[in-house]
Amino acid sequence: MLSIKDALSKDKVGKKVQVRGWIYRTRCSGGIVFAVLRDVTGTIQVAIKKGNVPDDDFEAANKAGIESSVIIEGEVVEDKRAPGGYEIRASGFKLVGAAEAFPITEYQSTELLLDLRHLWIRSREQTAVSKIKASLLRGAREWFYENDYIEVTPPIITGVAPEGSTTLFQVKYYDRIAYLSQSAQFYLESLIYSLEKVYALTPSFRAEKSRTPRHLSEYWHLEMEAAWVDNEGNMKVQEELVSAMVQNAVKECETELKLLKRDVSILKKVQPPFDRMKYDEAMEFLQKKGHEVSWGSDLGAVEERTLTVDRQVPVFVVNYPKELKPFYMKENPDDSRTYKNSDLLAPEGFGEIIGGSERETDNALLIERLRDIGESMDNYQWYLDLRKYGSVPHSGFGLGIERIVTWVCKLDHIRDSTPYPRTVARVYP
Ligand code: NSS
Repeated sequence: MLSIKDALSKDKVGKKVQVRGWIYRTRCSGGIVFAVLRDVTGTIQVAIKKGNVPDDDFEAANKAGIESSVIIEGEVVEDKRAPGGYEIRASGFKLVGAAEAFPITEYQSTELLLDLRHLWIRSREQTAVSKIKASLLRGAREWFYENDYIEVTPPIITGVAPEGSTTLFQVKYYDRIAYLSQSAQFYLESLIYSLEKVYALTPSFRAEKSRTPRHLSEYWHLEMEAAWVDNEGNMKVQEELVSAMVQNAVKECETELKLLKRDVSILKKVQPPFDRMKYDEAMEFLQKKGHEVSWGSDLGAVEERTLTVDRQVPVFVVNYPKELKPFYMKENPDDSRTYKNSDLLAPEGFGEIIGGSERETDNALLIERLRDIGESMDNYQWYLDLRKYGSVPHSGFGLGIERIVTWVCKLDHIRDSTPYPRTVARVYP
């Protein structure tokens, strides 16, 4: 048995091969069934001629609809008319799983494609996105491995709300209430006192009630935390990591990026260092561009688009006003109205893919801020303990995997960056 990619080669011409996969397209003309077969590695045209295969098999081939799974035996021939330049002339055709009339045809509504997601994920576009996503993740894991980070496994059921109580999903946890994790950050912070440099890839959950093209209720979160690292060091990790991820996808997924019509020459420019822009400068820039913002305004999708639309490489926005960010960030000694933090915005209008900061180590400040936001101290005693036993300066960040996929694949909507998007409107299929 060969993969289609391996069958599609000059040295297989004239040889008998066996391939298997799913019928992607099929037509019958002049007693020959031309079926395009796909497997994970590619597509190849197969010609099944009456008389060259047993009559029953020819009938089966003639009747087999798209998405039927089949095994084909035959000779590879060069044929300029065939897509890809090669064709298999079948001497055997075995139907493994017949397909009913496939419910997805061309030009379907977005809603229907979401209802039929379990079938739509077989499409070439979705397959390409899945492969690119895997390649970005592989690039990340390799980078972390090469740079001596230790992968850890934080809990998903928690009692803390690093990113605020408004987007928490509650779960009934025996006779108590617990939450689905928004971020593994606090647990990663606790692990740096022994492991120093850690990372985790976990699902994160946000009850985002607004429908936007960049928010999911469930997403994959790649987070890192490191001892002895300040905010500048934290940004250095981010620019190196993101570049390594993107360059890995460029290296491994040229075909897939091309299929998505992604301009790879732009992605190749994603190399460190990335520009840094102070929040104040971002405000000035936005005002000049006609946005009605002033110091203290949050940056939403619209503002981030203006900041990044003419860029090809990500940019950091640093030192946000405290009231825009969570309680755990370190105060900026140069301007106490702001934090030592950064958001990393993807270029070409995409906007935030990472939020990161140096962490506050002063327990008095943390307690004050927790009180201000009305958090019960009971859930945070353990977190405050971390500052009591050998506290060290430390920093970390969280990267939204579906956000980076959306940018790298240049998708219109984040839901297409994941096989089963979870949004306020949808948990099926
Ligand atoms: O809320 S964040 O900005 N930051 C944190 O969760 C920190 N506690 C992470 C850390 O320092 N360990 O989220 C981080 C990233 C953000 O930049 C997005 O890329 C992504 O997580 N994110 C999302 N992606 C998809 N959908 C939603 N709703 C979403 N929310 C955040």
